[in-house]
Parts: sequence; C-alpha cells; structure tokens
Amino acid sequence: MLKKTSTTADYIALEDQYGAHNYHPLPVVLQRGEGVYVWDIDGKRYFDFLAAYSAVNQGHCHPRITAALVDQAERLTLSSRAFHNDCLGPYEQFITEYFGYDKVLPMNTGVEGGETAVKLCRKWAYEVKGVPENEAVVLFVEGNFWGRTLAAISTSTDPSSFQGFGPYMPGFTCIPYNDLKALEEALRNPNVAGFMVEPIQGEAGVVVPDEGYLAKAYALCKKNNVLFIADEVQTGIARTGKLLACNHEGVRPDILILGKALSGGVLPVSAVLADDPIMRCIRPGEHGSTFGGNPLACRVAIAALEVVRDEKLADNAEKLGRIFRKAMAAVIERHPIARLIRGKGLLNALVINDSPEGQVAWNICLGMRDRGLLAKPTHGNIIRFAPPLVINEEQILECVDIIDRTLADF
Ligand code: IF1
Repeated sequence: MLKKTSTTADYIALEDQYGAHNYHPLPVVLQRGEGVYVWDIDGKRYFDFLAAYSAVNQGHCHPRITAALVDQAERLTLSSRAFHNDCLGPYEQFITEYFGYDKVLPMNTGVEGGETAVKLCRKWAYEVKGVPENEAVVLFVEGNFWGRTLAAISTSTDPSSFQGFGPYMPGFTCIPYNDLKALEEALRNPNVAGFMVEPIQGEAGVVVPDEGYLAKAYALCKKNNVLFIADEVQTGIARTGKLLACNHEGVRPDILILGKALSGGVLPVSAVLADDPIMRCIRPGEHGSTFGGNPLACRVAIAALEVVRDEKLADNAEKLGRIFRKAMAAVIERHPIARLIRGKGLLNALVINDSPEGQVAWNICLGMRDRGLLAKPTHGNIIRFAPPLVINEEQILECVDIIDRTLADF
C-alpha cells in the first residue's frame, strides 16, 4: 500500500506499471466525492462535470443511496438466483411501476443490458414474429456506442472500438442516425427484428437528432412489426430533462435499457424492461448472471430512483440545462476556439474549432482542471459537459465562468 505522502505521480505510476493501458485518464487522482464535488489526494476540490459518464446523476455518495447500501450490506449481499430473496420481488415491482412496464430483467452493466435486449429481440423474432431461425437482423445506427463486448463492437462504426477484435457477430446492420429514409429502406427486410438506438448519442459527442426523429422511427418500427429498443443507459434517469429521453417525444420503447445512474454510481446495476409478450420469450435457464438482481443492487436501485423522483432531478436538469446552454452561447461568442454548444437537459457538449485528431480540447480540459472543473473530450474536439443533476444555478454559473476563463487562454 502507498505511504500517506504518495503523490499524484506515484498513483499514476502504479496504474501505469500494474494496470492495463486501456484508458487515457486526465492526470488527476481523486479520493473523495460528495454531491457535485470531488477532491483529489491533495485536497483540491473540483466540480465533476462528467458525473462518471452520467452514472452519478444523484451526486456523489448520496446519503440515501449509501444508507441503503450499508444497511443491505450487513444483511445479505448476494443470494444468487438459485434461490429467492426478500429484495428482488419488491424491487421488480417498484421499477416496473416506476417506468410502466410489465416486467424487468435485472443485469449489472449497461452492455449486459444491451446484450440482453438483443437476445430478447431475436428470441421474440423467432417465436412471435416468425423470422426464420438464425436469420434475425437488428438495426443499429452509425455512431452508436453501447459497450465493449464482442456483440457491441460488432455494431460499431468507430475503428477504435472494433479494429483488431474481429471476427464480428453477424445479424447486425448499421444505418445512418437521424435518417428516416434509411430506416424505412432497411425495414423492408422482413427479417428485421429490432431497431436499437440511443435517443441522443453520447459517445458520438452528444448528437441530438431532429425533433420528431424518435417518434417517426418508432412509428416506422410499429408499421413493420419491428421492436423499438431504446438504449437509455446514458440518456435515461433524468439526464436530459425528462425521466427518459424518449419522453421528450412521447415514445414508449418496446424494450428499454437502463444502467449507470440506476444505482447512482454506487455499484453496477442495469435493467431491461419490456411487456409480457416480449419478456415471456425468455424462459428459465436461458439468460441471467451471477450478480443480476442481487439484494444490494435492488436496495441501491430503489433508493437511487427515489432520489430522482423526490428531488425532482429531471426538472432540475431541464431548467439548469437551459441556463447552461444560454450562458455558454454568450461564452462562445467571445472565443473563436469554441464552435457550438448542444444537448438536452444536463447532457451537453462543447464543439471546439480543432480537428478530431487535435489536442486543443484535451488542453482545454487540463486548463479547466487547474481551475477546479473536471471534464473530458469525447471524440477529439468535443468536450462533454454532464454534471450531477443535483447541481444548482449558482454552481453551474460558476462552472461557466471557469470554462470562459479557460477558453480565454486558447
Ligand atoms: C467506458 C463511452 C459514454 C453507454 C450507452 C451502453 C453503455 C454505455 C449509451 C455500456 C457506456 C460508458 C462506458 C465508459 C465510458 C462511457 C461512455 F465514452 F464509453 F462511450 F458514456 F459515452 N449504452 N458508456 O454510454 O454501459 O457496460 O459501460 O456499463 O469507460 O468505457 P457499461
């Protein structure tokens, strides 16, 4: 273990020597988090403007969520699904009523949620729609990101996600995002089982589709007896100013995938929700996971969702998102290095006037770090701004000021 006086460099050196180099983190070593703030090992405080990629919507270490975690941790953390326990049923009832679906299949990570949704969709295609066995096609959109498994990278159009990991899984077709004609054309294939889409593309750089795209895409799927699968792992749980990003257009996905903030960032919890005609296609022994629906996850997820409801985090995200984008529009006017701000609720991104291969966005993030705000570029020249949804107006304007002063250096 490191001695108390270990420096930032010491911690980074340990990771460099003993950890796989599968990330390129900003050089800062965090030690504590509370609400919108995190502190590094030297006690310096930062606004966390990434919120662990929208997993910490409720704020770091929310007391109601950690209380649920601690209480259950002293009772029963994992029973496995070989036996029942006194947390799973109540959680399943709570979350299905909360989102308005017949059933939930509990998993752990977001990508397991995506895998589960694809398996469910394929099973439904064979058993209900009548697609010939092993012929099911699931449509995805260019720029999608739903995780790092072999199925997820098989649908990716980003070489940094799929290059060097082939061969790829068959049965997936990619069409352009925000393009209804392309969707209509792809849906002419009678073997299409589902269309899986992020209501706003997170990793692609907070790409917001045209107003009406989701509703029209949903209608096209219904017309062709194809399941509309919403990946709300990043956009869900109040992040975009509504409980679900699909709510902005009144779309009720046939299969809904949740993750990240479903646990408030306390431990991995994901969920796939659907109605009986779809969910009943999976029968005992056909799917699951050791930790899926464990008592700890159930208690934490209930508390995390209660916080979203009781603290009206969706309304706060809607209100503060507008304030943020308005204030940032004025900032952009003053700094030619900044091109545009876009997003919904508190899922926003600043596009920098630099090439995607450039270093300007990274250097801006280093500058903001020095001024007490943590954020990180997505693709090269796009900086994602996604603070915890508990942030208040005074704090978000203080952050705009930090961004403004940092951009002045470029
Ligand atoms: C990392 C990105 C964001 C997701 C959507 C499913 C998943 C994710 C829309 C899978 C996960 C995470 C992965 C995380 C960084 C973060 C991310 F940059 F990788 F792409 F948010 F944009 N659907 N996104 O965004 O969920 O299996 O990770 O729990 O470090 O790879 P997961």
